[in-house]
Amino acid sequence: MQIRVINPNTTLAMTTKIGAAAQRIAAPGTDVVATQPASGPVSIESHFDEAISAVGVLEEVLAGERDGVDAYVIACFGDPGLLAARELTRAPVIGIAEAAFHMAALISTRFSIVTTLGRTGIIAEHLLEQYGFRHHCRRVRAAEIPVLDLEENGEMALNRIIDECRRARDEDNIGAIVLGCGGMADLTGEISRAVGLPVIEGVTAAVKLAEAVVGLGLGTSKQGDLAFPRPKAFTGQFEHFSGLTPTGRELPKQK
Ligand code: 2AL
Repeated sequence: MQIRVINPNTTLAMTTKIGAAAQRIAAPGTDVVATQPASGPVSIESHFDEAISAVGVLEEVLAGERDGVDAYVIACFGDPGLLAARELTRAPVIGIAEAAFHMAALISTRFSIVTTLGRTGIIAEHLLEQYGFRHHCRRVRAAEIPVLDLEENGEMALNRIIDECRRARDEDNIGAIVLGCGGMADLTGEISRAVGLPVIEGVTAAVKLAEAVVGLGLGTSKQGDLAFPRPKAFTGQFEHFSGLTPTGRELPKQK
């Protein structure tokens, strides 16, 4: 099984870290290929960053379809381009925010999210509403670190995240903590040991969910709004999307 883990930002160090965390958690026989868009923001911290990065995510899914990829993970906590990506493939596409919410809800009745910046925390609140997890989440907290601090000031960033996770544990009456950034993919063990609560992180959760969906012989439904987009003309810099037709692998027959 090949899982393409797409880091929607263009910071190679983060893509490499995300790929390593994904491969470590993957089952024997699962091959992880970590990629990033050719162009776009170096980190995603706003609606604007998300909108630009979503096009890069879609380009990466189209490239994956040509390679016969079995499942995709969108490794940014805003899940940029998630539903559009699903339109392009029969394979499952899992966003790390939705994966983390589902996983946390399976092991606790209440969780808090600890993310990077307060403003991205608001984006996470929108996703909780959209995905139906509002009542599972007690509080969205921010360590107030820019995303790239996870690469450039790793120790300081980790300490601030741990401090915020401890506050969540002591004040929020929760059973688990969700880490709210793809760049935190390698931190679950250390934070869980420091805080004494289960810590869920979306990249690793998404890889295990993608394996489960593929293992069940399931994939993205092509009935309704997730059907392939109707082929049409695109102009200007998006001309290469003109007349897009379905590619990629057929799903295995469901047992
Ligand atoms: C993110 C993320 O996961 N990657 C990135 O560049 N920005 N989102 C976040 N909430 O920090």
